[in-house]
Amino acid sequence: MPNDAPLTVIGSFVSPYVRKVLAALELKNIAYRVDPITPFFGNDEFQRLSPLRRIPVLIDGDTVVNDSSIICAYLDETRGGHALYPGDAAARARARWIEEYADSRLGELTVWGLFYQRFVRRMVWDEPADEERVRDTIENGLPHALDHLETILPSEGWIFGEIGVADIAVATFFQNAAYAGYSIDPERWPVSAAFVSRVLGHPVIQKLGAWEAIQLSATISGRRQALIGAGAPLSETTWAERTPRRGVMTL
Ligand SMILES: N[C@@H](CCC(=O)N[C@@H](CS)C(=O)NCC(=O)O)C(=O)O
Repeated sequence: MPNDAPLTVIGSFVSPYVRKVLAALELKNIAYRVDPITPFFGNDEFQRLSPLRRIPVLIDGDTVVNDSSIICAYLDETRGGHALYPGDAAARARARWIEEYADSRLGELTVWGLFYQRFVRRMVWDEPADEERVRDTIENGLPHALDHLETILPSEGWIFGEIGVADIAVATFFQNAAYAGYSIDPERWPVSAAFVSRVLGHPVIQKLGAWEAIQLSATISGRRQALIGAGAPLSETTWAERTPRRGVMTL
């Protein structure tokens, strides 16, 4: 039975996967609270909830759900309101594939190839970016992906009628690319550039962007206080500890 209490999401506001889940919760008008942790700072209890030490994690009463795609599907299956996936089975399969392509390939490129290099390595590990990897991502990986996206994204509106997870899954990664200083060249990929700014301009993403800006202007240790001060919906519990640990997976 769905629980009426606010759901808890463990994960930083600037994670593209967390952004996808929070946008889904916003679209469905479901109350939630966030523990905005960077996954490397997760404590032992976080590791019990998230064996891959990854964010987001959703807690719904006694139910713990891992992985942004599984969380979004769970929300559609347990809650009414705005549909996150199309109703038709063939369209739903296509939406899930677009989401998977985004989570795996765009994640590899924009999170690990750009954002992790230029942001996380410095902030969490006090080490420099692998600039060779950044260059290869910008010169080879992203152009290849954008050539593909240019053929599947709509020049107006959303991929399947209403805005849904497929749209958000694609666009969310380009917000992190932007944080790392990359933006899509609108002359080379006009459809993708316009689509991404349409999705990122949606009121739901704009609302989350305000919390992201506050988080980005705070230190890791001052993050909770800064977000609480700004009225962000934070959980009372945190699953963070002070010392970071390396992740379980390399990608
Ligand atoms: N497939 C997962 C990927 C989640 C993911 O990779 N999250 C990143 C944060 S943006 C993370 O937790 N990284 C830590 C690590 O991999 O060690 C999902 O969709 O939730």
